[in-house]
Amino acid sequence: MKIIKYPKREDWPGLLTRPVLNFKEIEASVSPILEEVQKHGDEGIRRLAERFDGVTLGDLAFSNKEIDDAEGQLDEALKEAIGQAYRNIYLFHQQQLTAPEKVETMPGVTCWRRSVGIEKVGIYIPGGTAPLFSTVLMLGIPAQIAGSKEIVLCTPSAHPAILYAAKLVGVTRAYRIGGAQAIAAMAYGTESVPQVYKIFGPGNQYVMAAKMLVSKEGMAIDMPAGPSEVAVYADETAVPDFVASDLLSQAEHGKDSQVLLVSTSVSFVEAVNRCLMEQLEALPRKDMASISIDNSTAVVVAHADEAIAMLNEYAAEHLILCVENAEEVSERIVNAGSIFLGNYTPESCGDYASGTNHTLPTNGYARAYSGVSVDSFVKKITVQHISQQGLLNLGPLVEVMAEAESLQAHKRAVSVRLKQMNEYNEK
Ligand code: HSO
Ligand code: ZN
Repeated sequence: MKIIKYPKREDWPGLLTRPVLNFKEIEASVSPILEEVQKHGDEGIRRLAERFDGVTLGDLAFSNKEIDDAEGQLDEALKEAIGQAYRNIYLFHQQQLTAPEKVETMPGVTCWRRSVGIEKVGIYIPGGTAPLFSTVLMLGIPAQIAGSKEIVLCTPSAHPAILYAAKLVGVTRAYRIGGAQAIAAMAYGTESVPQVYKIFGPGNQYVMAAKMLVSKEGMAIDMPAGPSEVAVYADETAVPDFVASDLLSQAEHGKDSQVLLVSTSVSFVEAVNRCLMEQLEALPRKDMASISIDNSTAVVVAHADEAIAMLNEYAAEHLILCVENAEEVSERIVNAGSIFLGNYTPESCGDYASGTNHTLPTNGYARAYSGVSVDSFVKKITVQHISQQGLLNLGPLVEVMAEAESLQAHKRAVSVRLKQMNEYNEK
C-alpha cells in the first residue's frame, strides 16, 4: 500500500476519498429489470435469470425439505460455531429492546412509546464468491427479536449454511432469486414472493442500485451501502503481523474494498507493509485482495490528536484501535460504524460471532447512520392519554397556540371539551 508521510491538512480530503461509482449508468440498466418484475412477476424473474445467469429456475421457493436437509450437509464444527454465534448475537441484540415507559408530562397528561416489529421484512443474501451465511444471522436475529411476522429471504446461492441459518432465525419463506430481480420481487411482490415493507442486505452494485431505486419509490431500506472498509489506528504497542492480517481480512472481500492505516510511526507502517506482502502471497483470494491493497493508503501523522481527527473525518465502517489506552481513544471517536479495541480484537470476530452486527454504514455514512440493530426492524408508535383534569391543565395553552397559528378547528377540538366539562360542573 502507498505510504503517505505527514500530509498537510488541506490534502486530507483527497487522501480519504472513496472510489466513486457511476450510479446513473448502473441505474439505467437496473430500471428495466425492476419494470420486468413489476409487470410480469414470477415469469419476469424466470426470464431474467435465463438471460443474465443462464439458469432455468423451476420452483422459485426453496422447499421445506431442502431447508430441513441443509443441516445434514454441514459438519458438526460448523454447526456448533453457527450455534454459538447465534447465541452471542441474540444476547447482544436482545438488550436493544426497550420496554415502553410512561411519562406524565403534566398532571393528567401521559405519553409513551411502543416498539412494534415491522410486519414483513426482506433479506437479500448475495451468491457471489463467498456464501455470506453470517449475514443471515446478522439480519435475521434482530428481525426475530423485533417480532417481524414475515421474514422473506432471497438468495441466488443454495449453500446449505445459508439455508440452515435461515431456519435458525425463523425465515418464513426463502427464494432462489438473485440480483436486482430479487429486490424488485420483494419490493413489488409477485405471485409467489410476498411484498415486504423494508429490504435489508448487501449485494453488488446492481443490487445496491435496485435498492436505491425502490427506496426512491417509497420502499424502506436498511441503508445506502458501498464497498466494505476498515481503518486501523496503530502505535508501537501494536503487532505489525496482526495489523496486516486485519487489513487483509477486509481487503479480501472484493477488489473495491478499502483499507486505511493511520500511525504516528514510520517504522511501524513499514513493518506492516512488509508483513502485508508476505501474508498476501499465501491467500487464495490474493488477486482480489492485492487490488484493494494497491488502492489503499497508510498515513503517518505527527501526533495522536491528528490521527483521531483524521479518523473522524474518514468515518470508517470498521475502526480498529491498536494503541495504548485504546478505550480512552475510542471515547474521542465520533464517526465510525463499529470500533474494535486492542491487539486481540480482530474485526473478523465482529464479522461472525462476538455479538455485534456486521451490517454497518460504509462510504462515510457513519457520520450520520448507525449499523443495523433491533431498531432497524421496529417502528415506534407513540401513545397518549389525557384525563379530564389533564385537559383542564393542557387545553388552554393549546387553544392559545392554535389561535396563533390561525387554525380554528384545532382550537375548537379543545374548546368543545372544556365547554362540556364546564357545563357539567355547573349543573
Ligand atoms: N466484513 C463484512 C461482513 C462479513 N465478513 C461477512 C465476513 N462475512 C462487512 O461488515
Ligand atoms: Zn468481513
